[in-house]
Amino acid sequence: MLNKFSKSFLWGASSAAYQVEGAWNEDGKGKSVWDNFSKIPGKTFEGTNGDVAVDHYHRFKEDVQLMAELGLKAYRFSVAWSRIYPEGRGKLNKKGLEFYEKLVDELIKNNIEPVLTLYHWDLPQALQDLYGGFESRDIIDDFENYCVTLFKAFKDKVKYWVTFNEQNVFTNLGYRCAVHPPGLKDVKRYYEANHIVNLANAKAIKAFRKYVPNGKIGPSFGMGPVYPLDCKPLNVLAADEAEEYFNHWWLDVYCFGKYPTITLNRLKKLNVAPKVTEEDLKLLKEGKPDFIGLNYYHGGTAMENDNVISVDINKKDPYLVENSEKYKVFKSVPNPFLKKTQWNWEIDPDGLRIALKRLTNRYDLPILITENGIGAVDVLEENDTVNDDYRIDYLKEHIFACKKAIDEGVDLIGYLPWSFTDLLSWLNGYKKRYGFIYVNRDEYSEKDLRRIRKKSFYWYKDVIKSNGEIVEGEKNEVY
Ligand code: BGP
Repeated sequence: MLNKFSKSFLWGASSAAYQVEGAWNEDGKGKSVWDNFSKIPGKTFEGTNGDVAVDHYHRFKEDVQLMAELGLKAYRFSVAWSRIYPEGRGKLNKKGLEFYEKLVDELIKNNIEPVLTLYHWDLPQALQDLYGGFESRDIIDDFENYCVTLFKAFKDKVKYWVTFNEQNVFTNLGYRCAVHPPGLKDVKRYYEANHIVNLANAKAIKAFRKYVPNGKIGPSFGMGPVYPLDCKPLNVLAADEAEEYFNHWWLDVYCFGKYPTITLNRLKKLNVAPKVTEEDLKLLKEGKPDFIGLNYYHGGTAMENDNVISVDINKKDPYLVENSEKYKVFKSVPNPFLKKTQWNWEIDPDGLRIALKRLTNRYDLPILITENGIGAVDVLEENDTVNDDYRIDYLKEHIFACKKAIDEGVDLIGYLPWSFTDLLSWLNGYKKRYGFIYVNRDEYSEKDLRRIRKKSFYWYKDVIKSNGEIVEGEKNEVY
């Protein structure tokens, strides 16, 4: 018999401000970088944006009622910085703060633990314009000031806080791949900006200790464990390199206050390493988290890169050069053992167990799963039904992986799958859905934004009611 989920286990669901709220210019909100970026032709799927999203700003009470009906113990949402400080700094917008006060109160009234994310990618545009956003160290104090405002407002109501959502993803997509704001493709600037986010993260955590001494805080990291293609030593080496590069590069900074030696050394040789001062290192060490927020979708598989000739300093990126694998220190390859989603993401519940165990062995901190789920084209059928059995299968396998990891000694405190309702996918509009609740809208029309419980809603309700007991693996499964 496997160990059970603890009585206080946080069964929940997640969302993010830009993807659900809408009301993009209401009640004094300033513009975020996504308000602008999504309106540049060709940047998003069918030109979708979050102007209305799923209108959670106006329908939050109805949404919280649905959460209560589902039996959620926790709900993860993010605050839009530009609602609180329309210019990112300076004058506070009381109405913006009031919205989150009402939301938090509504959650508490319904016995749902609020899990508040401070930054889920919607930087105030004013700060991007003023000093280039995360490319300036000025943002460290502005972010701290914004966080402290929220710490003071919610210190007695919110226990769990997330600093940055998937720093690895938004810096990579924004500064190196140009598919998220600010739309840059510049490796040196990418590493610099990423370092500045690290400092902002640490400074916010340091302030948290003062204002919310009884709370818990950590970043949400998008982790994919890396496998070697096979046991050829050079493929194992490639997987080690990739693990360090994709995961430890951030997690070591969060949890140990230092960059991993080998990768840092390589970047130094290429003259693209971030500038790290003694003072920076001191701050990083003071900003360690209480838990690791884990966003898990899939891992990766690596093999040696037989194309490597020598790293071209002018390309300046040993890990990713557009349209070319030539300069990489490893090559990412498909995993022949895994099935894929409609968006070609590998489905790998064992990878979740591996991630949980690797995190525990290396960092020994509690873990809160802050995202996990399957994006699919859900079909609204007759009588308002959505038969998303594939989502039930996906979640079931991942929850069972959690159960096994807990049994092995992982301190897992909650599971907050992505997402509560359907919502705007950054680059896939409303086509790629994740929710337990179908929202009746698409890329072309807001329709009536009606909320419709999917089959997975009823299933997850039973999972929560039984505290995970109804989730079982295959008979005879070895673990
Ligand atoms: C994570 C983000 C979420 C969400 C999710 C699904 O990286 O933190 O905000 O978007 O991925 O992504 P997608 O909608 O691209 O499938």
